[in-house]
Amino acid sequence: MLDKVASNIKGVMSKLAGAIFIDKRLIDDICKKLKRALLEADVDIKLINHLLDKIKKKAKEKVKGISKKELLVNLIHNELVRILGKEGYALEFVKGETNYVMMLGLYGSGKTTTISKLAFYYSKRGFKVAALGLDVHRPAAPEQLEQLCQKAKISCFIDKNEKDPLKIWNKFKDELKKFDIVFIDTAGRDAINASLVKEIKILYRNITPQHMILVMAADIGKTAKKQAQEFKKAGRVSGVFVTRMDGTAKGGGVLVSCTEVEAPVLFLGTGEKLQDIETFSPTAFVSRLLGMGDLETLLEKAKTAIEDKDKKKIEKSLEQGKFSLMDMYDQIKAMQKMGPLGKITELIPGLGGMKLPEGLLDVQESKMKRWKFAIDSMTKKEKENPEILTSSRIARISKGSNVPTNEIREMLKQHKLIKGFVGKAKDFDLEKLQKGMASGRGMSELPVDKKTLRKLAKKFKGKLPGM
Ligand SMILES: Nc1nc2c(ncn2[C@@H]2O[C@H](COP(=O)(O)OP(=O)(O)O)[C@@H](O)[C@H]2O)c(=O)[nH]1
Ligand SMILES: [Mg+2]
Repeated sequence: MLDKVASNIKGVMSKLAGAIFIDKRLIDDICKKLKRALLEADVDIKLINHLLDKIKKKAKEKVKGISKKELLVNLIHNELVRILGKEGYALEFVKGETNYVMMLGLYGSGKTTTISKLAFYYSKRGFKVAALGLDVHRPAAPEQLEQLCQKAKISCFIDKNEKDPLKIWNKFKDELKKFDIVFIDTAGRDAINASLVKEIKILYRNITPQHMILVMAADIGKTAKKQAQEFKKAGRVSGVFVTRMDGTAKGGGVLVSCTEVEAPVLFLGTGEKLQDIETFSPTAFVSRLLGMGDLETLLEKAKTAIEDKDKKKIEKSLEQGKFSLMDMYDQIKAMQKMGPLGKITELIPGLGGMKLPEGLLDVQESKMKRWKFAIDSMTKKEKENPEILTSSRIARISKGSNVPTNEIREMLKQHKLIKGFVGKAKDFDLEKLQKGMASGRGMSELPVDKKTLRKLAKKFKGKLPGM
């Protein structure tokens, strides 16, 4: 169902959830892709633009890091739910009397098939169900209904020779009183016209059904809006059954259109078989469309990857101007725990959303083990201030830990690089830096002194050691 659209939207959402930091470029990219996906789903451009405006506005709000992502993910979720309609619509049936449900729709929209699905659905839920064939226009319509009902084991009332639907109704109406629900098949047309509306009006007045359900195929897209408006002229429509959701990307257009004209979508048809029916809930639908379960896990994982205890510890040592080899080790370990999320540096204390050079924290696990051996061979003082390590001490540590000296030096170099970064990151406003760079104003407005920035920029330009 809307498979391609769903996977495109999911892609956009995980990009948002997994982004290192939220900047204008990311938001623009996300909006562009979201727009493309929704256009493909045949959602009205006005609605799309409205949604994108809201996202852009929200993105400008001053909320940092992970909470901003949550905010945006929730915003997109809620807005999509809103354009897909209100929650809680369902067909209600009166107990102790016969409930008539009249199906409306153009030729080929799926009325007859849908009757068998609904009849099957409600018979499985304990209702005594029957079908009545009042489609007198299509020659083979009664037979089709009969066959489908046989498959679903549903009582079926048809008259293959009668051409007046009211006469058929009058013929069977007493017999139908022993059922809880009677689904009534009606005739369609190629396009909605006055004769169709008139025919339905007459049936509506005579039968006074508890419900009328409009059946529309998903591939008609946003033209559903007009169709629903026209059909509503024939009588009170309880809701819409959207068929063929399995075969098109345009289903979004139908769903949104129905909300716009206040014709709630009740069910989706997702195939030709009896069982291919789903109840429609905007929230559940959007959650599935966005891969909400995955997104929540992603956000949750990002939050819990670093335990508060460790976070506080590292933050404290950073505050005191310290960043020991063990701190670095712990950080890299924490990032490895996050897997591909390791790139979310804003979660790492001290890095606060700094854009680190690609791969700075990607250290192979086997190498991490050797680093740990080397660190374990150091004195406490050396671990805290590795700058004091002399060549002869490095050689000793290499012997003691069985880690080659070049790997120890590489680790020390990496530590120095990250420490330089971390030390400056605490009061570093990334957005300001990017704005400054983009506007060509340079870095004069930054809380970091120019010399340090130049040094950092130089350091990170080339390929970093150990990657
Ligand atoms: N793939 C798919 N086909 C459907 C679905 N619902 C109906 N159809 C097919 O659409 C065609 C027209 O259905 P039918 O019930 O005869 O439409 P009617 O003219 O409105 O009564 C048939 O071939 C059905 O099998 C659906 O949810 N998915
Ligand atoms: Mg039919």
